[in-house]
Order: sequence, then C-alpha cells, then structure tokens
Amino acid sequence: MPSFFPMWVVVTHFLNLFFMLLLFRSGFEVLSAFPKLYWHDDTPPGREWARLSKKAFGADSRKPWSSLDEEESWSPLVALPGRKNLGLGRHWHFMSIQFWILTGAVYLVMVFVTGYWHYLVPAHWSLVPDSIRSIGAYLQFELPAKIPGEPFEPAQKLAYFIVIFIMAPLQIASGAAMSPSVLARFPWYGRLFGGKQGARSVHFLLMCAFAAFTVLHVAMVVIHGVPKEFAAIVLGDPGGNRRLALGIGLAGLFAILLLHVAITWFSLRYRRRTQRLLGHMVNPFERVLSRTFTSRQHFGRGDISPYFRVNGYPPPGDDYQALAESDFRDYRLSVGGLVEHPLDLSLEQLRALGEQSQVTKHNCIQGWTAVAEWGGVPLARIVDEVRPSPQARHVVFYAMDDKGLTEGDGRYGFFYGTIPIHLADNPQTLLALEMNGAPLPVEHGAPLRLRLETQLGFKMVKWVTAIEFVADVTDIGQGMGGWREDQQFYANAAGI
Ligand SMILES: Nc1nc2c(c(=O)[nH]1)N[C@H]1C(S)=C(S)[C@@H](COP(=O)(O)O)O[C@H]1N2
Ligand SMILES: [Mo]
Repeated sequence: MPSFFPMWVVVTHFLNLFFMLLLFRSGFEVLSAFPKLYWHDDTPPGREWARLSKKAFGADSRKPWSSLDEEESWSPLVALPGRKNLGLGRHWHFMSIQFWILTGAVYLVMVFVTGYWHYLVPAHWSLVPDSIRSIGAYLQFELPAKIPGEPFEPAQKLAYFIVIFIMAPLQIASGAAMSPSVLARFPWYGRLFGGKQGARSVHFLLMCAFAAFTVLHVAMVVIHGVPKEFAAIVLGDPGGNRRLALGIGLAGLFAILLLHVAITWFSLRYRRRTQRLLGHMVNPFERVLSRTFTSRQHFGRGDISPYFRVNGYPPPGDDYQALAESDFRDYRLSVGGLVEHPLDLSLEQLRALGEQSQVTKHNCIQGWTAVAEWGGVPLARIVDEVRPSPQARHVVFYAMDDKGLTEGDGRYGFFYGTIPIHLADNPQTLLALEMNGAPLPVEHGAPLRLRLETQLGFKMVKWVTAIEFVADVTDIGQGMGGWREDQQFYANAAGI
C-alpha cells in the first residue's frame, strides 16, 4: 500500500491551489468583458440565461452601441488584473492553464505509477450509497469513518474522483471548445458542447462547481481539525509536528496572497510589460495550437444569425461619409509594401479577381458569436497579383476609423491590424464585400473588410483602405501588431 500523503501529493496539491486561484481570477476578467451566458451561438441581446451586469442592451436599442460598451469593469479583488483588461486577463489565464495542466499531468502519472489511484477511483458502486451515508453523518454533526485501509471516507473519495477525473478534464475540454481556430478546424468538436456558447456556459458552471468544492474542502479541513489536517497536507504525515505544519501551511497561503497582490499591482501598473512578458509564454502556446489549422466551416444559410453585434463605430469623418453616399464609387484599395507589383483597385477591379462566399461563425474576443454569410475576394488572389517579396512576413490592414473620435477612453489613432503572412493563403481568408447576400453594411465595414475564419474578431479589420506587406510590425503604431494589441494589450496571436 502506498503512503497516504506522499511528498508528491503535498507539492502538486499546493501548485494546484496556486494555479487554480490564478485561473479563477483571470477567468473572471474574461467574463467581465461579456458578462452574459448563452446556450445558443446566435447570442442576441436579451436572450442570455445569465447576466452579471446591470447594463441592458436591446436588439432594438435606438442608440447605436458597440459590443465593447457591454464590457464591465470588475474590481481587482475578484478579477486578474481587473478594470477592463481583457487582453491581460487572457494572458494570465493562458499562462496559468499550461502550468495547471502540467501539474495535473505530473499528479496523474504519479497517481498511477504509485498505485495511489486505488484511493481515488471507486472499485464498486457501493461507494455511492456509502457516500450518502457519510453525508448523512456530517449532517448529524458526526464524522464518518474512513474506508478501511484508505485515507478518505466514502463521500470524500467520491468527491475527489469527480473533481479529478470528470470535472478537470471537462473544464479543459470546454475551454478548448471556445478557441476560434479549434472551432474552425473541427466544427464537430464545438457541437459536443452545443456550440461555443454551450462550452462557455459549461465552463462557467464547472468553475462554480470547482469553487463550491474548494469551499467545502476547506470547511472539511476546519471540521476535521486544522492542526492535524495541516500536518498531513503540509508535511505529508498526519502524525507530524503540528506547529511546524501550521507555520509552513499558513506561510504558504500568505505567500500566495502576497503574490496575487503583487502581480495584480504589476499588471495594472505596467500593462505593456505584462503583455510582453506573458506573451513569451502565451504566443508560442497559441501558435502550436492553431498554426496549422485552416477553417473548415460550412454552415448553411439557415444557420445565419438573425442578429449580428457590431464592434467598433463606423468612421465619423466627412471623407468616409462622402464615399458612402456615392456608393463607394471613388473608393480605391491600395496594396503595396514589399511586393513586386503594387495595386490600386476600384471595387469593380477587385471583384473581377474572382469572388467566393462562405457561411461562418464569428468569434469576438469578448465572447459573443454570430453566424453570417460573407462574399468577397480571397486574399490569396491579391497575393497572386502583387507577388510579395520573400522578406514579407506580415500583412498590414489599414482602416478608415479614427478610434480617438469614436471610442475615446484615452485611446487614439486609426484602427489597423496585422496578420502573419501564412494566414493570407488560407482558403477562408477573405476580403469581404458582401454580408448575407447584400453589400456590406456601413457598421460591418463597408465597402471592404477582412474575414479570417480561424481567428478572433478583432483581427478582421473593417473599413479597409490599404494593405501593406511588411517584414516587421514593430515600427507600425505602437509596435504590438495591431490597434487593439497596442491600446488594449490584446495578444497578437488570436487563434485561442
Ligand atoms: N476598423 C475596425 N475594424 C474592426 C474593429 C474596429 O473597431 N475597427 N473591431 C474589431 C472587432 S473587436 C470585432 S469583434 C469585429 C466586429 O465585426 P462586426 O462589427 O462586423 O461585428 O470587427 C473588428 N474589426
Ligand atoms: Mo471583438
């Protein structure tokens, strides 16, 4: 029989607590960006099953609004880092998840190598009635007896089994089912959860279950007696020095608390540095997950969402107004940079390069989704025409909306976005001219917008005026690879 509390249990238990708290808080940050939960991927306003926000926007709201207006500013006490920092919250979440999974993997290997799994995996259905009896005992203020020869009582064993072997894998799987590149490459996988919103709701409910488990778990430690339980879980020996165990245990908890205070403060104070530092760990993770994925979405016209949110207000200037009023007759798309054959195209000439259409699902980084049909010219056609030089590594899309005039919040400059050049050739990378069979509406990017069906919405620049092939993006804007990356600290990698 293996030891009840070997050192590897002690260490992985502590690391698990550490990373779970990071995941809880950064998860709240992500939720605050779109504090609504749905079961259907159409996500129309007002049809959410839960809303953690007082703001109510109706589909028929008379005031024009943008999905960023739905974002909430949550306190750093609950969210990491708090205060509308979705980009940084995601960075913390995706950094922590890698280490949480690693901790879990080490734990599971040890569980099976050492035979410890006997304590966690029910051998017989009788564990269920036994667990009910255990719970009955607790309710009568009695402590149930442990299973003979094992460290846990029946309800405890069952709870650990559910948390480790059911909840944790489901939480990882539902997390993956929210990634736009995973959803685009394996549409069937999203359907397992009833779509991205189903996955998002399941992910939220499992988080609640983890939180409830944590509270109950701590309560049980208190009920069973802190000094003795601390000796077991800190020293790996229930008979160990209780004072020492309490000292080390409380010091460990205090260290976690201090660290959370420190990283929250650092993240809010040095947002750019946090974005860069965590980016070193998060961007490669994203690349491994999504680099080779191309979109294989083929929805039917019947799947088109009746309501499609808008994010980003249209260009307010007179120039754009005049263009729009003349049906974009004088619009020209200029394509240049590191290319052999620069272009200056009217919409007519652009169309002549060959059109394609696709019905796909849009994934905004905030969390909402909607399906639409997009028609336009594959970006690959443009690449064929202009022939980028071998030095060209990124494609830059310049937009006509000056965000300083439309969004405020201390942000400024024209919107732009960049993509790695390998995405330009993807079959569903489109310069869209049409939405749902009609010319692109002004609010959705008329006359031309980018569609990248494996990426988050913020990469799909609307109101495109120019395209440039470049070797490096660091001398454009603030150098982070896009307007939202520059000003909202989003990750440049947008496949998860
Ligand atoms: N020019 C421009 N393009 C933009 C934005 C913007 O603010 N300006 N917002 C982006 C974001 S965050 C999203 S989710 C999508 C939203 O597209 P939609 O408004 O057509 O729904 O556009 C993207 N493209
Ligand atoms: Mo977005």
